[in-house]
Amino acid sequence: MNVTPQGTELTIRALRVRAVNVPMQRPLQTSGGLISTAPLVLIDLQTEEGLTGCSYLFCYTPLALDSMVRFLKEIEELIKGDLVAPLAIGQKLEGKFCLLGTKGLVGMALAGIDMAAWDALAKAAQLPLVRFLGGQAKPIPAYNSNGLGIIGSERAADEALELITPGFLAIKVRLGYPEISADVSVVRAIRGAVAANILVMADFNQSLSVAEAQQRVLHLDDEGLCWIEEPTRADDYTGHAQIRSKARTPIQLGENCWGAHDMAQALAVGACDFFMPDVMKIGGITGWLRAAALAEPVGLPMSSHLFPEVSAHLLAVTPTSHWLEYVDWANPILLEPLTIERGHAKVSSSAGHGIAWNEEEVARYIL
Ligand code: SMN
Ligand code: MG
Repeated sequence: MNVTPQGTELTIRALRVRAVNVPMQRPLQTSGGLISTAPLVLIDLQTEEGLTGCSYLFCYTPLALDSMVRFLKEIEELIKGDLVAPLAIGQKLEGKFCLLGTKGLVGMALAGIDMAAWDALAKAAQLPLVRFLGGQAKPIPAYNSNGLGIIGSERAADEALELITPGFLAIKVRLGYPEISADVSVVRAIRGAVAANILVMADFNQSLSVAEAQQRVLHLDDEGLCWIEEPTRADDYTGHAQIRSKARTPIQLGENCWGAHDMAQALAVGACDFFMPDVMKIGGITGWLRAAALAEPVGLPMSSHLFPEVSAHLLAVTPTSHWLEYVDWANPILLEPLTIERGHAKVSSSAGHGIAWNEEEVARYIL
């Protein structure tokens, strides 16, 4: 059914899918490897009615870009002519892929379609996503996550100062040095460089065994960290619960949970004090809302992982909203990068989630 943008229904006409590899200002060395570019897949969900919903996927490695583009073009055939109804599309595609599995590239593709579909619907209603979801824009506390990789104490102290210069009141450092003493001295160097009111989060990127993590957390417990993230394998929820039982610093995880089902399993064993879903891995806007609904009744503070533009809207409608992870990695290809004022993200007031491509820059980084 074809209607006007102000009308009631939108129908999927096509998916335009492009891959870009965008250089990062500060390549990030984590204990899980070096990330020096942002390998993104840009999705335009075009409708018969002329409106287009946009989203991007963060693919972690450029090696995944070609496969992701090809897979999304295959999915286009399955949803052409469908109503732009993200929950119904998700249910249909999850059904199609239940034997292949809906994590990994499949889950990412489905989340990209979900995010673009919600964007199209909010644009049709001429509302920013936060308003379309029933909420109201408000400043979202954000920490600067753009740097502080595994770079040693001296550089970490300097970089911490650079990262708070735009007004941030919180930053995140990556740990997992070969020796515990190096982890501790990096944290102390940062603490010594920044003012006492600056919060410091720490991320081990899954690099430790449970036993090692228990040791390291003991050594870090008096360093005033806001949280310790993914000390061990992301899917070892009981391992995280064991680490947590001995820790005084809150344990954070969630960026590697695929959908609210993974999250429910993590919560069932008491894996963490805080939760930080990645809007892509958790299943797009739809998956995020389900995660927020699990967090609310148990008062679990929820932060975001990457995707700051969309996450700002979502944190504004999350009852247990905690911190937005700010990265500027998609900024070069966005017309309206997220703005930060006095350490808070400003939710875009454009219709939809506010993601629009800077085509000149896209052309520069397209593969
Ligand atoms: C992280 C994840 C993915 C890419 C870079 C960094 C890290 C974070 O785990 O939480 O920022
Ligand atoms: Mg992390």
